[in-house]
Amino acid sequence: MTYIVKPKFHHPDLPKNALGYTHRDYEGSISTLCAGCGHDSISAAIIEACFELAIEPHRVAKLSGIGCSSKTPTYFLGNSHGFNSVHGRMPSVLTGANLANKDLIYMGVSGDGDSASIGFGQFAHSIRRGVNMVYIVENNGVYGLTKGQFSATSDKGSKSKYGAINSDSAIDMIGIALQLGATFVARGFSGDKAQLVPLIKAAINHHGAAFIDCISPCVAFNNHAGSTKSFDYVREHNETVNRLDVMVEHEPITADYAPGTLELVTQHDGSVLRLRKLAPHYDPSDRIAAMTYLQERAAAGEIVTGLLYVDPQGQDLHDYLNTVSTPLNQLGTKDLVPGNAALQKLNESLR
Ligand SMILES: Cc1ncc(C[n+]2csc(CCOP(=O)(O)OP(=O)(O)O)c2C)c(N)n1
Ligand code: SF4
Ligand SMILES: [Mg+2]
Repeated sequence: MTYIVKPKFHHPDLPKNALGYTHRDYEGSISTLCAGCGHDSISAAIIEACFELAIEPHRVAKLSGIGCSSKTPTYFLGNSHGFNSVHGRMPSVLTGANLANKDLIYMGVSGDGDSASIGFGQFAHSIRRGVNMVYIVENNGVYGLTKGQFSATSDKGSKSKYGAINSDSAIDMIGIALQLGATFVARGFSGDKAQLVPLIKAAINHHGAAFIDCISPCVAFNNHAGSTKSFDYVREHNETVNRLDVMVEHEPITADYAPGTLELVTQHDGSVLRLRKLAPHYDPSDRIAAMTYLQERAAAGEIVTGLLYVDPQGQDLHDYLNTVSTPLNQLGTKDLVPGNAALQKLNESLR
C-alpha cells in the first residue's frame, strides 16, 4: 500500500477537544488518492467526527477491503487499530473482531465494488446479523482503483467516461440495508461535510448495524456529463429529507423552528439526535414508509440524503447471541475451561 508519512509537528494553538487532542491526533498518512477524490472528503469527515466526539483513538478499529475507498483508512485515525483485508471480505473480518472484543468502536470502510459486487453477500450478512459497527460505503458508481469499470451501483442508462451505456439495473445499498434490518440507515454526499459529520457521529453512537451510503464522486473516471454520481448531478438531484445535530449531553434547544419541524431522538447510549425535518412528512422511524419513499423519489430521478431510518434502541449481534458482558478476548482459563463436571452437565442438558 502506498502512503506518505505526515510530519508530526503542529501549531501549538490548534483547537483541542475534551481529551486535549487536536485534529492531528486523528489524522493518518498523507493521501495518495487523486486530487479532488470524494473519498478524501469522507476521511476528513471521519476525522472531524472522532475529534468532536473526543474518541480515544485506541478504542477504534477501522477495517476495509480493496479499492481506492478501502485504502482510505491509512489516511485517517493513524493511532487506531487497522486491518486492510481481502476484496469484499471486510464484513466477516469485522464481525470476527467484534465477536472477540465488543469494547471497540468498529468502523468498516468499503467501496461500491467492494460491497455491492464481490462482497455483496458479506455486506448482507453483517447487516442482517446486527453487527455493532459503522459501515460506510464510499459510493462512486465505478471501480476506481481498476480504472473506471461500471460497478453494481451504477445506474441503468448512465454513461461511462468512454461513452459506454450501462445496461444493468443498479443495486441500491440503502434499500438493501433497510430490507435486511439495519437499525441506522443514512445517505450522505462527500460534497456536503456539514451533513456528513453529524451522520457519522450519530452512527458511531448508535448501538447496532449502522449503514451510511456516501455518494463520493470519482474525479478520474465518473465525474462527467451522463454520470449519475458526478458532483454536478448529485448537487442537482439531491433531496435532503432532514438535517441532523448530535448532542452527547442534553443541551437547551436555542434555535427557532416552525412547529413540527424539529424532532429529538434519544439513542441507546443517551446521545440525542436533533433532527430538523426538511421533508415535513418524512418519518425516519418508519422502515416501510422509508423504503417506499426512497423508491418513489429514485423513480423520479432524485437522490434522497439524510438520516433515512433509525431505531434508537437497536440491538446488536451480542444481544442476539446473549454473550457475557466481558469481552470474549478478556476471558481467562477459568471461564473458558470450566472443568469436567460442568462439561458433563452441559452434555446431559443436550441429550
Ligand atoms: C479477488 C479480487 N478480485 C478483483 C480484484 C481487482 N479489484 C481491485 S479494487 C476493485 C474494485 C474496487 O472498486 P470499489 O470498491 O468501488 O472501490 P473504488 O476504487 O471505486 O473506491 C477490483 C475489482 C481484487 N483486488 N481482488
Ligand atoms: S481513481 Fe477515482 S476513486 Fe480512485 S483515487 Fe482517483 S478519483 Fe478517487
Ligand atoms: Mg467505487
